[in-house]
Parts: sequence; C-alpha cells; structure tokens
Amino acid sequence: MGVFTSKTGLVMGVANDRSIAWAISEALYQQGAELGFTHLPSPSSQRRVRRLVEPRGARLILPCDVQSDADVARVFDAVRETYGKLDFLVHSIAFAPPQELRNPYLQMSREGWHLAMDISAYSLLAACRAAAPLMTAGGAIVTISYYGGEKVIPGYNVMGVCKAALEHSVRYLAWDLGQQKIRINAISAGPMRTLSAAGISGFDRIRDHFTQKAPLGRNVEPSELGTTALYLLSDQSDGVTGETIHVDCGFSVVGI
Ligand code: NAD
Ligand code: IMJ
Repeated sequence: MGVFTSKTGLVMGVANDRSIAWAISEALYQQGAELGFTHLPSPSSQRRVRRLVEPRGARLILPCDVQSDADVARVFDAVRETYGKLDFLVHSIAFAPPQELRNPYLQMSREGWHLAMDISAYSLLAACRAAAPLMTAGGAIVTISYYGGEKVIPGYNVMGVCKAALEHSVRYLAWDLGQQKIRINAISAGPMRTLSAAGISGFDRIRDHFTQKAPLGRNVEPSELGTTALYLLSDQSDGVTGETIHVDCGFSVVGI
C-alpha cells in the first residue's frame, strides 16, 4: 500500500526516460498510483512512451498535441471512460521554435512568441479546464517551471517569458480551482539533462556554475523532483496552492 493507492492521475509530457515527467511518474508508481499518459502524436514519440509505460500496466496512453483543442478534449473524454474520475494531473510541457531560441529575444517573431506561449503556458489552463470536471472529490495539479521565469538567464529568452506567465497562471488558476477543492502548484526545477536541454549551447557551463553557486553545491537529482511532486499531489500539502516551490539546491536564494 502506498500513499497513492487507488488514486488516478494523468501525466502529460513524458518524451523519454530522462523526462522530468518520467521521474515524477516513477515516484508516483512507487506509491501505488494508477497513471495515464499523453505523448506527442509522432510515431517515434508514441513508440518511446509506450515502451516505457506499457510494462507498468498503463491503461491509457494517448497522443495529444496541446495546440489542438480536439486532442485535449479527446484525452479527457478517454480519462472519463477509462477511470471515471481524476485525482491529479502532471503538466510537464514546453516548446519554443529552436531557431528563435538561438536569436536575441528582441528578434522574436509574433508567430514564434504565440507558439511558445500556446504550448508552454496556455496548455496548462486548457488541461486544467478539461480536468476539473473529472476531479469530483477535489484534486491536485503540478506544472514545471524554471528560474529563467524570474530572472534573466541569457538564451532562455521567450521561454523565460512563458515561465513567468505559467507561474502567474498557477496563481490565477489556484483562485478559480479553489472553489472545487482543486489545488495547483509549480515546481521550479534546477537545470536537468533532458531532451529539452539537449543541444542548448553552454548548458554544461550553466550546470557547473549551478554547482558553484547553489548552497547544496550540486545539481538536482530527478528523483528530488519526484518526491516534491509526491508532496504537492498528496494530502501532505493540503493547505498549499498557487505556490512555486524551488527544487534547485537553493540556487535561487543566493545573490552573489
Ligand atoms: P522533455 O523534452 O523530456 O519534456 C518536454 C515535453 O514537452 C516532451 O514530452 C514533449 O513531447 C512535450 N511537448 C512539446 N510540445 C508539445 C505539444 N505541442 N503538445 C504536447 N506536448 C508537447 O524535457 P523536460 O526537461 O522534462 O521538460 C519538461 C518541463 O520541465 C518543461 O516545462 C520544461 O520547461 C521544464 N523544465 C525543464 C528544466 C530542464 O533543465 N530540463 C528545468 C526546469 C523546468
Ligand atoms: C532552454 C533554452 C535555453 C537555455 C536553457 C534551457 N537553460 C535551461 C533550459 C539554461 C536549463 C531547459 N529548460 C529549463 C527549458 O524549459 C527548455 C525548454 C525548451 C527547450 C527546447 C529545445 C528544443 C527546441 N525547443 C525548445 N523549447 C523549449 O526545439
């Protein structure tokens, strides 16, 4: 018996076994949760995610491009049919056009800005709106942010603006969802070696700088995002909503 036995959740944003969403899923599985998953519609994403989650007995594995209202609606209809209810939701999704992330923020196109905001920030509220009617006994929602939403991290550019919007959306969503006893919080994670960090120029330097400045003197372990998600998604955090918790070895509290 685990803390999440007989609890059902949907995890959006597993791409592979390095994904933050997968670290969170592993922690939830250890505590007995029943999990459904969504992945990008491409055949390669589907293959990778199925290979990971089928051995765990996942009953719901569906494609979902969060830019599509129809995809989001179909996923939550399927959640209703498969489980009849939802206890929690994990949102771990971000995207900005790669060529635009490389350019100065000043050069960002209107189209690229809207795309990044749509996928990285609007998608949270789209998912919350669809999830809320299924959370009949209350619920908990977690999303993943980054320090670049609070301070300038050179190169993070439009994604920083998306994370600022995401974190403030969490506060407004906490207000709206509170009426239904649904809590929502963000985890602001330190830099992690995932697909979304692959190919980012200077990423190793950022990780080195991080270990030098962070009070704990090391990088964050994926399992540490898992245990904080367990806290935020369980009744251990019953009085906490609208919050962004830094799981960053203390990096964000240090000036110089
Ligand atoms: P990841 O690449 O494993 O996960 C990103 C996910 O976003 C992927 O599963 C991808 O399929 C999904 N995605 C992108 N566009 C989508 C769309 N249109 N529809 C549906 N899904 C889409 O990388 P990750 O690092 O685990 O990222 C997860 C979250 O963590 C992101 O929000 C990211 O900003 C955040 N984050 C990452 C770091 C880091 O250093 N890696 C640090 C802090 C926060
Ligand atoms: C991403 C870009 C620039 C600097 C960055 C990052 N730093 C970190 C990240 C310092 C830690 C990773 N991160 C926190 C993200 O949120 C990543 C988002 C992201 C990554 C990509 C790469 C591939 C692509 N588009 C992306 N969109 C968003 O094409």
